[in-house]
Amino acid sequence: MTDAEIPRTGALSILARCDELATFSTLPDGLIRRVYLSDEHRAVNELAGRWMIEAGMSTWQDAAGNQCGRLEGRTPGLPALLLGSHLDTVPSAGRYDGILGVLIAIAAVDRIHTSGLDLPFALEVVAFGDEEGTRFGRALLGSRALAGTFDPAWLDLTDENGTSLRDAYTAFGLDSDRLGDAARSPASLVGYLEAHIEQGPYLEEAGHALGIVSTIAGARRFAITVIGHAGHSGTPFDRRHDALAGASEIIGLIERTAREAGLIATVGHLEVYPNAVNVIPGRVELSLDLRAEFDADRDAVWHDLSDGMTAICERRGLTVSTRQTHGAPAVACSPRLREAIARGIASTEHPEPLLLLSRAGHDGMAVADVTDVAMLFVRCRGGVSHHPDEHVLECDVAVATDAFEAAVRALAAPPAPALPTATPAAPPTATP
Ligand code: HGY
Ligand code: MN
Ligand code: MN
Repeated sequence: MTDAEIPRTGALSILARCDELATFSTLPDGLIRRVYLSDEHRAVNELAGRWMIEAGMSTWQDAAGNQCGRLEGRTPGLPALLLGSHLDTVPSAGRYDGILGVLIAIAAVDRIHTSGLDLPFALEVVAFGDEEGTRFGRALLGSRALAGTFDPAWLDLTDENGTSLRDAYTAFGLDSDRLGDAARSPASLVGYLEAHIEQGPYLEEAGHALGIVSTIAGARRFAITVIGHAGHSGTPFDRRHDALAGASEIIGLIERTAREAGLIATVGHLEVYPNAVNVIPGRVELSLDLRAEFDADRDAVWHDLSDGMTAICERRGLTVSTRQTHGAPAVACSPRLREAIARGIASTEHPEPLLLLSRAGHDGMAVADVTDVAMLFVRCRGGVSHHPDEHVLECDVAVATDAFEAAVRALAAPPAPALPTATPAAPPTATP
């Protein structure tokens, strides 16, 4: 097929656009890293904006740097059904996490616009600029601004170069004093639907292409610092206060405690000081990402871990300090919107979809503060994500786009007329 013959809203085109967006990266050799308020972010906003215009939308970049598009409903100014996901990435990312959801949303609006469907609400696509939190450590900055829950104290967050979030907005051409302009009112929204790769193995194990998210797990992230005494590597063991040996015990405690509680916890970042082969580490900084379906379970494990870390450090003559760097409560997806997604999936002859907990976080956790949310999951190979090997099948992207479009149509369809309540037939009159 020539390019001209590839349908703009088909899976092949969506995958080609994922490949095109993947080229906007600060990493060499085809690896992907694209962070909030960067030149790469600006470039993908412009590209996504062009695709939104092609799909019939008017476009703007909101005060938080989210790229937005809008297709009016039957009359201008109606509340909008939000569709979307995020365009930022983790370091050495895959090319579908977030990106696929933005492009499926654009394709669904394009198809609906082309069909001339009479829409009782507006459709908006939002490409969030910072779901991962890669640059400033706190996630969901773009979606928190849209939800009106952005904390101005976050403007003092700094990136690895010491640039503050405030200065990054300015460099991006935004005015951080106007962030409030990005906030949407509940009355202006009908709900939020997001398509996203599962980032887990369960759809593939079930032989399903699509699934529906029941709950998005709540997360808390921490920076943990263990302080000991740096010293000569000739020091006898009984005179050491080794921060790395203590941190290693803590990492084992984290895995054991979370596993026993049925939660998930990850130590993804570790820095050792002074980081020399013949010096006992005097300071270690590590991260903790703790998630659970229920916030109370997560918080109980954090309480146990805090006690356990203190005990390890007291025994070793170390000190430990912790600072929470990110927190987002678990979010139950809206039954109303889940039903629409289920109807969308049913229209594709896909088998009865699985209902899955999302252990990955998503922008829907922030958007849920201002409107109902629901998510469509798409199978990804081996459940691999946050890795260059992230992969989706063209046929799965095709059925996901069909289902997502059908879910929007299901919400736009007039409610089925209430069946007349059966009135008991009058008893037959006795015939003469
Ligand atoms: O961390 C997460 O779960 C998401 O990918 N940001
Ligand atoms: Mn991610
Ligand atoms: Mn994501």
